[in-house]
Amino acid sequence: MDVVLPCLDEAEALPRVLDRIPPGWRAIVVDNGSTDGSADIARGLGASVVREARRGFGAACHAGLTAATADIVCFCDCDASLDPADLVPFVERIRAGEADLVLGRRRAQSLGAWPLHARAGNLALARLLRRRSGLRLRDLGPLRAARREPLLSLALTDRRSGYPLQMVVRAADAGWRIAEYDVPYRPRAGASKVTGTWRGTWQAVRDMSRVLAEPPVEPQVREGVRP
Ligand SMILES: Nc1nc2c(ncn2[C@@H]2O[C@H](COP(=O)(O)OP(=O)(O)OP(=O)(O)O)[C@@H](O)[C@H]2O)c(=O)[nH]1
Ligand SMILES: [Mg+2]
Repeated sequence: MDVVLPCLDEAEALPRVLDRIPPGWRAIVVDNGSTDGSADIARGLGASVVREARRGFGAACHAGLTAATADIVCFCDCDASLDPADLVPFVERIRAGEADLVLGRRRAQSLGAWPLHARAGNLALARLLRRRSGLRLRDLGPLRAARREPLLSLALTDRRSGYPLQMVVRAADAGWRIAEYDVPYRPRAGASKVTGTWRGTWQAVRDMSRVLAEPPVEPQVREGVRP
């Protein structure tokens, strides 16, 4: 298993996150231009480090997906808000052929873990997604797992905050079976970049609205690539 960890200045969180990678799995830390030594820390802790010059959550995730080689690829934020060890049952579901994409539904462990406006925004988004794709999800969390080749065949284009939503929308359009698992969500280590800032929240809303407005795209279905 490969776990893609998008990383922008997460020196404080990295040791905790990498310590929780399940044994035998590979951590791919995608350094998105950190200036706090994140890349060296990750390398020192045994992770594979990929550098992505283009800023953006989606750019980092996609660089990790491109660098991955394992059959199943997982994604996890690198800010210690989520536990990569929680990915184990996700992978089991996929291996068993019971789901094609498994998402973590975030359950806040404390009031500070998930600001109210972010929670409300996420719920609204899940409702819009239901209207758009008929999919009944309660969150659009960043902890997820799917097979690598089908993921690549979705040909995701968003490179900012719309990436995780575009993944779900296109997977739903392609008829994937999408499952949701409860996972604990803790306050991030270090300073908030998206949900705790107006600019980050505004950009996320814009990126996601754009994704929801896209007409359905035929995935580049190749023989043997569909899950
Ligand atoms: N925001 C942002 N995050 C990036 C970028 N590149 C990589 N990341 C990483 O993507 C993960 C998710 O970003 P976060 O900043 O935690 O976004 P969030 O969880 O929505 O909001 P906060 O935790 O409140 O900042 C983190 O591990 C970041 O370090 C980027 O260009 N922008
Ligand atoms: Mg975070």
